[in-house]
Amino acid sequence: MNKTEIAAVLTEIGTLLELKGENPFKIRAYQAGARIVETLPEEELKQRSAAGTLEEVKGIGEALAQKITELQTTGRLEFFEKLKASVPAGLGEILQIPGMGAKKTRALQEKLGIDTIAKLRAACAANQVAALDGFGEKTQEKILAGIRNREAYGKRHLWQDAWDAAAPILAGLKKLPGVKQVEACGSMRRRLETVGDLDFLVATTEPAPIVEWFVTQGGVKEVTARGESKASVRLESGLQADLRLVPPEQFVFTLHHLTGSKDHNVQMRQRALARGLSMSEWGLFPADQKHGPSAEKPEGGARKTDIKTEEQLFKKLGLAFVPPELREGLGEIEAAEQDALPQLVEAADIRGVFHNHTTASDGHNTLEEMTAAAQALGLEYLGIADHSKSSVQARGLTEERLGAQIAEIKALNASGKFKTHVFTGTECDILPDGKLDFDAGVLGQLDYTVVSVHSSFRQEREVMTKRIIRALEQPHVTMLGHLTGRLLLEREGYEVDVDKVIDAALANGVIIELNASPWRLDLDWRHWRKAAERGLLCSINPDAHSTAGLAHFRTGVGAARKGWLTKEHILNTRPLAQVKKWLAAKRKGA
Ligand code: DGT
Ligand code: CA
Ligand code: CA
Ligand code: ZN
Repeated sequence: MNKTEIAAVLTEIGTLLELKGENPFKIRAYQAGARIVETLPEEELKQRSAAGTLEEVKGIGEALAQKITELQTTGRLEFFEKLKASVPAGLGEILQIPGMGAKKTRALQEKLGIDTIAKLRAACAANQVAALDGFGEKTQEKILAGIRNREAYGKRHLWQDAWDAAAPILAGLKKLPGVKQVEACGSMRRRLETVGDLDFLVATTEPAPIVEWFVTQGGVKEVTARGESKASVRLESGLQADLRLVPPEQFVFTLHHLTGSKDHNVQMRQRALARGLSMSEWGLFPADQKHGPSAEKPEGGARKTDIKTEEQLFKKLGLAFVPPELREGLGEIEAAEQDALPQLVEAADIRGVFHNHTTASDGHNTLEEMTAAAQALGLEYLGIADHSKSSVQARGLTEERLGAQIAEIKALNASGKFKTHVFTGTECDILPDGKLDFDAGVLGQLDYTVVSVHSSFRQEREVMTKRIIRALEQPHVTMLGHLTGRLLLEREGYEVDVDKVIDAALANGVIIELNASPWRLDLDWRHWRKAAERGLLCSINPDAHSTAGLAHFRTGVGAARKGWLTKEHILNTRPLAQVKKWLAAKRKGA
């Protein structure tokens, strides 16, 4: 196990002990242990664990050292397995409802015997929860809303999770004999931020063994449908996956159909009809001809075999190729007709990434580890932006600690240890009144400043809008972080007038980030086309809290493509020298 995984186990042990009402000192020892493990360089952890010298690290006692070593060497921990088995799984689910902590969860179990979500819902409905000490009407309402959200959101999945589930299935299908072509279609291919189900499409003349592989592969929990040329399964993660199998000459038509979106498909069909053609998943035929699964082989007209690629399919209808990300029925067909589609940004265009955290605040990896990872990704520059002092829970930096970090980064750059240049920065809190957490003198020492809202989420729309605009008007502000604060499938963004904030960003020459974290993708792609047309500059920021998180810029590129963005719209597609110049000019104007 690596240190991030070990730290996660220690944190979970702390939570489980809390749920059991154990001694607070013991609980704190595990929480602190997790933190210490994270701040140790990976190599040191390995060496100390092998040499038995973990106890020399401040804050790690004998019991903790033994557990870390067991996790490090075997990847398992018996103590943890037993502990997990002794706590009802429903308590863990209750704990995930926003506003529920271990204390409240335990109180519900002790006083009302609640250990599942279903029991909790019933108790709320019977007004029993509101009557408990420390709960009340408001808390009960919030819990009920949390349960409702959970049910609504439970039906969809983050794009990233869907992709992680789809990638091995795609690879497995590709390797099977008789598979001529394969693609994951639907919202996954369109890179929608959340995905309802997976839609795999295979071109083959021999579907039976492929269906057999699909329904018996590892990770399948349940086979929900099975036919000669289609199958559906539910995966362990809860995701539903559909498989369609078609003869090779039909592939391109079904590919286009299954990619969607519905709105795009409807518009394409209308366009085909206006040209005397009928378009469907089966092919493109003269409109007066019968076709489909029950029809005889269609004759004449646009024969299926004339068209083998989506480029050719679009061309047949007088259109330029529309990238899947744009197929939302939002004007892409009109633009394709005029050959006016944008040259969309690609992952390979990204030269560096801003807004990343280290162990100095709430990140899981050290500055050097983050820099090494950025270099391994081929990035020319890495922008660090740890939290500021008011974000206490995220261990935000004081002015003094920030000063030390600036010195550390400058020394690292000067050492020439890495090819990747590191920019000094901060993710500075926008305080409830719109003032910034650091004054101009402090911000003036940094290469760049991201400003974000991390508190008082429930302000009135007008108050929140004014608050953010006030922040954007301060000198030294380079970019606005996660504009709405939404967490996909978890919580809505705060009430804010996005258009007014965009106006203010434009007026003040401030960048708005496209936060590329798979949980955020904020600002949403639906705003970007118009904003970019007005001249707003974007930065695709992974908001990485670990080395693995850096690669999330690719997920952000997907969202940027959905927002019709080209590389010209995005700061971090520019080479290092140009970015340095841009940031310097911005500082000078401050
Ligand atoms: P999802 O799964 O909810 O995230 O969204 P999609 O877009 O993947 O939708 P899904 O899985 O229901 O169907 C895949 C594609 O098949 C969809 O994007 C377009 C096409 N499709 C499905 N049903 C219809 C329909 O009733 N009419 C048309 N025109 N196309 C459809
Ligand atoms: Ca789907
Ligand atoms: Ca589907
Ligand atoms: Zn943030």
